[in-house]
Amino acid sequence: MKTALVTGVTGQDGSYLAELLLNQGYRVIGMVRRTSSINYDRLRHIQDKIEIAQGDLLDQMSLIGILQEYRPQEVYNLAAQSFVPTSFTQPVLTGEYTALGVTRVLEAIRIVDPAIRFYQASSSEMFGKVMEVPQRETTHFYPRSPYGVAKVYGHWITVNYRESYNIFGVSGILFNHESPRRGLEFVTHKITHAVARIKLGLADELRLGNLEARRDWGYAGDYVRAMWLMLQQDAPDDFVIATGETHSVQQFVEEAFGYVDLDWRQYVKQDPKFYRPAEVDLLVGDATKAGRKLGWEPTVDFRALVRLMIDADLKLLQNPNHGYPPIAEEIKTQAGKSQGTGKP
Ligand code: NAP
Ligand code: G4F
Repeated sequence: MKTALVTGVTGQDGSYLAELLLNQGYRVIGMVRRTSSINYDRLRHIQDKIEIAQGDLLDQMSLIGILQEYRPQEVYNLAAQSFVPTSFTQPVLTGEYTALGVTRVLEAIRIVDPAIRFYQASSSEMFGKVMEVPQRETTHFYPRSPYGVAKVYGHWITVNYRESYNIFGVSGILFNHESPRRGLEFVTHKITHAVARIKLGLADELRLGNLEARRDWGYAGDYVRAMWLMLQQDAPDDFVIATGETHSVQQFVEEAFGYVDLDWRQYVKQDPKFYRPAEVDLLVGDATKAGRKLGWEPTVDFRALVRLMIDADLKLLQNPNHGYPPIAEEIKTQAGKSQGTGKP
C-alpha cells in the first residue's frame, strides 16, 4: 500500500484528491493547519478513512516531522493562499504560503527522503497577461497578481530541485477548475450559489466585478486525476491541464440563470469593489501534451459543470445536512443532462 501526503486537504482539490487516492488503495495523510474550529466540511464523507497530521507551510519543522513520521512515497502540495484578490491585500503572507511554502516542502523532502515524488499545484495565473493563445507548457509567464508571482516562484523552485537534487518534482499548470466544493468567494460558485438562492426566494441580487474576463473552466474531479497521473510517470515533467475552451464570466452568468429560467439582467449588478488592480483577461489552455503522455482528458464540459454546481447548491440549500456526495455521484446526476434540456 502506497502512502500519500496531501497538503491543503481541507480545500476543494484536497478533498477530491484524497477521495481519488483512497479509491486507488492509498493510505492518505491529510495535512491541516491548526485552527480554533474544525473545517473538515469537504472531507465529511471520507474523514474516517484518512489520517490527519497537523502542520503548516510556514513551519519548516512541522513539515520535516510529518515526513519522518508517515514516510510517504508521494507528496501533493495543494496548500496555498489561493484567492487572487487576497493576494493584493496580503501580498507578503501570500508569498510566505504560496511561494516560500513550496521551498519548505521541497527542503523537507530533500532532508528526509529525496526519493519522495512531489506534485506542485501550479496555476494558469502564471500566464497572466498572456504571451500566446492558447497557453501551453512552453508559453512565457507574465503574472498579474502577487498570487501569480508567488506561483511562478513555486513552479521554478520545483524545476530547480528537480535539476539540482534529482527530486521527482512535477509542476501541474492547472487552469481554473470548479465544483460544488469550490470556495464561495470564487466567481463560479459565487454565481451558482446566488442563482440557487434567488431561485429559492432567499436573495434578489448578485453583485459581480468584471464580466468580460475569460477563463478556461473545468471540473475539479477531472483535474485531480491529472495530478495523480503526473506522479505515476517514468520521469518527472510539467503539464498544462485545461479543457481548451474559454468562456466569459458573463457567459457563465447567462448559462447559470438560464438553467433555472431566470433573466440574469434583472439580478446582476456590477460593483467596482470586485474589480482587481490588474486583471487576467483571457485564459485558454492547450492540454495536448497531457492527452498524449498521460492519456488525460476532461469528462465534464462547461454546460454540465454549471448545471452540476447549481443542482448541488439547490440541494444543499434545501437540506444543509446533506453534505457533499462522492465524485461518481456528483457527475452521475449530470450525465446525459448536458445534451438535453435537463432542467432541475
Ligand atoms: P483552496 O480550496 O483555497 O484550498 C487551499 C488549502 O490550503 C486549504 O486546505 C487551506 O487550509 C490550505 N492552506 C492555506 N494556507 C496553509 C498553510 N499555511 N499551511 C497549511 N495549509 C494551508 O484551493 P484549491 O482550489 O483546492 O486549490 C488547490 C491548490 O491548487 C492551491 O495551491 C491553488 O493555488 C492551486 N490551483 C487551484 C486552481 C483552481 O482553479 N482551483 C487552479 C490552479 C492552481 P484551510 O482550510 O485551513 O484554509
Ligand atoms: O473565480 P476567480 O476569483 O478565479 P481566478 O482569479 O481566475 O483564480 C482562480 O483560478 C486560478 C487558475 O487560473 C487559480 F490559480 C486560483 O487559485 C483561483 O482558483 O475569478 C475569475 C474571474 C476574474 O477575472 C475576476 O475578475 O472572474 C472575475 N470576477 C468578476 N466578478 C470575479 C467577480 N471574481 C470573483 N472572485 N468575484 C467576483 O465578484
